Amino acid sequence: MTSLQTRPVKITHYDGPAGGWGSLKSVSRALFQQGVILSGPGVLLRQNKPKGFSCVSCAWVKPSKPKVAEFCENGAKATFWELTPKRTTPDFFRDHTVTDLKSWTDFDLENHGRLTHPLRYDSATDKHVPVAWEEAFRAIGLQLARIRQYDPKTAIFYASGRASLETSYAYALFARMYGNNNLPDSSNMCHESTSIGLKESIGSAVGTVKFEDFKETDCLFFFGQNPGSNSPRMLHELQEAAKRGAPIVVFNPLRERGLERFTNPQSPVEMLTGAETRLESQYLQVRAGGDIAAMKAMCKYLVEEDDRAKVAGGEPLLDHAFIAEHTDGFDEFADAVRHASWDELERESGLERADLETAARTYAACKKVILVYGMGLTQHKFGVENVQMLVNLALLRGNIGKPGAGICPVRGHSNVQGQRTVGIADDPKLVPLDKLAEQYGFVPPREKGLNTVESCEAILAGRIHAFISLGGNFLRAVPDSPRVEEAWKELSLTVHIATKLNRSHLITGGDTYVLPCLGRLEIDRQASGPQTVTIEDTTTKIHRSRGRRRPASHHLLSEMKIVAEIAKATLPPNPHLNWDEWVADYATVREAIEKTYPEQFGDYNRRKDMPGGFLRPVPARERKWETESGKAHFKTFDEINASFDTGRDPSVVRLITMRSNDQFNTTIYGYNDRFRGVEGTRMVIFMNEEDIARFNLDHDRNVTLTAVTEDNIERTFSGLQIIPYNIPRGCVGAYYPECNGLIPLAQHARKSKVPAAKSVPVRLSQS
Ligand SMILES: Nc1nc2c(c(=O)[nH]1)N[C@H]1C(S)=C(S)[C@@H](COP(=O)(O)OP(=O)(O)OC[C@H]3O[C@@H](n4cnc5c(=O)[nH]c(N)nc54)[C@H](O)[C@@H]3O)O[C@H]1N2
Ligand SMILES: Nc1nc2c(c(=O)[nH]1)N[C@H]1C(S)=C(S)[C@@H](COP(=O)(O)OP(=O)(O)OC[C@H]3O[C@@H](n4cnc5c(=O)[nH]c(N)nc54)[C@H](O)[C@@H]3O)O[C@H]1N2
Ligand SMILES: [Mo]
Repeated sequence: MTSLQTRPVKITHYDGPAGGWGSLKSVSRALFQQGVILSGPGVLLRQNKPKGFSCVSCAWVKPSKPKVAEFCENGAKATFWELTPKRTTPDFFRDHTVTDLKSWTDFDLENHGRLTHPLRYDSATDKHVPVAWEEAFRAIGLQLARIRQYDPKTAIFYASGRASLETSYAYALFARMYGNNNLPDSSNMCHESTSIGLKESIGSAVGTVKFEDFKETDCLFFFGQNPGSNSPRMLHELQEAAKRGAPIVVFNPLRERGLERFTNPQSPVEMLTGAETRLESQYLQVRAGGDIAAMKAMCKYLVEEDDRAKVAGGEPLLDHAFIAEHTDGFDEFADAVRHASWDELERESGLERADLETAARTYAACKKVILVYGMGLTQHKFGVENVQMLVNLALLRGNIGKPGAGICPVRGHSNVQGQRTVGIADDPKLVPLDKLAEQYGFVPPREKGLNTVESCEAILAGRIHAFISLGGNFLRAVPDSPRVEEAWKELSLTVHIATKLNRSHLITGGDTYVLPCLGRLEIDRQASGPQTVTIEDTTTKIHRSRGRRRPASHHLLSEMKIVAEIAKATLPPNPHLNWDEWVADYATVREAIEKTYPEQFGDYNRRKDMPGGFLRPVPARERKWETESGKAHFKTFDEINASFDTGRDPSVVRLITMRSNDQFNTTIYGYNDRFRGVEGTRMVIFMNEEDIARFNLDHDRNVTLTAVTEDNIERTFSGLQIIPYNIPRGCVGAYYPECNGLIPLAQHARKSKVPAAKSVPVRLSQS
């Protein structure tokens, strides 16, 4: 492919703030690259507005009183990426075999533009060829029905977190009517550690903060979340907090610019004067996998200082009234932290006692603290325990369920949290199956389905026949990707509902279909007129979104229509469910959702139109703990190192797979990572200078990584250019999804099965 060879590579040091002119430059580059120079800017003004559309990028809050420009650098890139006039048409596929396209990069595949026609793989010519919609639905339905007769558990229904609540509900129902709970989703690779950890600890599976809490908090702690790249609109809240004097304490192995300094690109004064706001007040470069130790150290300090205060008659550090009324397990937890050794806590966290004590003092000095976290906590062997240690820290000072305080997992895809709310779950216990049975007159499957890691295992074991994908790029996103790809070829049916071509569409088994759908920005016209959809953000706010753009091709169908047509072609007719009625008017799907989930979606069709939408109730937010004992739990456990390292072998380092500022997951917008000073390449490895010396590495030669595993399967990745970087010794960083072949499927969070992508044990070599 062209673009790879011609890009100049430059490694520099970026000294600018997050936001600022760098951000404007990056937006305008995307505007030109995607050829939306005329339409782009106007569209952005409708982004995240009550009457406009919800951004397709991250799940950060869409406020009820939005700013004039309620978008960010990366939201703008996501919008342009979808609006692009570039098209991947049948002509394109006539010119390229699928084998040829497999050598293309992720960037080049998607950058070719929006898919325009439904496609079927033709093995005789090794090409994707156009197919009529009716023909595609008929053939897919026939195959699915056949497989269902044989064994309905051999089909998988994957969902990436972008599809609307309406489509997701219909899709999950289709899977259950088909006869399984095989509903893996992107959150299985992401915040599943949150869903399991928070549910166990506080009885609610989602975060407890509301947007308003950011306005009145007096302190923020960040654990492994990078707002500068992944939720940049949040920087405005951070800036306001910093200006109010609220300390911001960061735990992150890398110094991420978006947590250090910010210039608001929407403020003319700041832009012209170059004024920057310093964000962090203390930055702790914790070792990858060292957060349990770091948080435990803070808890130890708080408990012991509180003990001392009790003896000396001083001010208590803990919220004893809250602990007594609302929690259990405190005594055991307090004992465990009292007995923890500072040596071990320092060694495992990679941090010094004095710095940890400073962080603990800041925490204790503030009445209302928000604890924010992301993939730096969830994607570890003890990802669930990471989340639960964070809850322990919050509980010590009653920082849940009061204004200005709370737990804030920052969810990934714009509707990933909402998909779980409406039934996309491999665990049937999370779904009101009895309600579904009554509403639709069928017997829902009760057996647990496959999550993402289990789906890969089942595919590798040859147990799966069909894979349906509602968005996403499964084969690039999963761990052990080359191995899963090989096994994938044995599937007899794969169906991809997608907007852009990606690698998953090119790995063909028996029958392969690529079905192009409308994006969220586009007018979705059905029998009753243009449709509105709804999505749920990271704070459980549900709001409407309506596309206003002309569809990229008149052949596109909506996700809802595609799911309904496949369901109709597969399942026998059901007198309780009229798929056509649902497609004709999505308000009828919302009525059905409200019937299944009356507590969550009361008066749904009206409330979705309220400015900023409506909040779904979260019991923990009201200090109602839906756990067995009715209390929030302090969790005590011995695990302290969330990494998979093999003993203390000094030649093994922990690989953090990371996102650049120029990508949305497997969608690569470009080859720059501005904040980290990288231009023109993604084939780099960030390393501590001392490690480069320790391993005798030559800066001018590329590095090969070899995974350290127990299964004797060799996993290597070569061609990485060394970048000396401020990163703790023993940790290295490189980009996802390029490195995914290095992560064995077996290296996942013990309790949630989230792949342990933030601490992959590897060895380094140079040939
Ligand atoms: N522009 C853009 N926006 C996105 C995405 C995107 O790819 N691009 N992806 C979306 C999705 S699906 C998701 S889930 C979110 C992801 O957003 P984040 O949760 O921010 O995920 P990452 O960037 O993978 O990693 C977050 C941070 O964790 C740090 N880290 C790594 N290991 C550790 C550790 O052991 N401890 C600590 N404390 N920190 C660690 C990394 O240095 C990094 O700064 O963003 C969403 N938004
Ligand atoms: N090593 C490593 N692996 C990781 C991670 C990591 O940090 N490190 N992060 C994990 C995380 S947090 C996540 S969420 C997963 C992401 O996994 P996925 O959600 O499966 O992947 P995406 O890259 O978000 O999917 C991109 C594709 O979605 C399709 N698409 C885009 N918009 C639409 C739309 O509106 N409708 C439809 N139907 N399709 C659309 C396009 O075809 C595009 O190519 O990856 C995980 N994998
Ligand atoms: Mo994610």
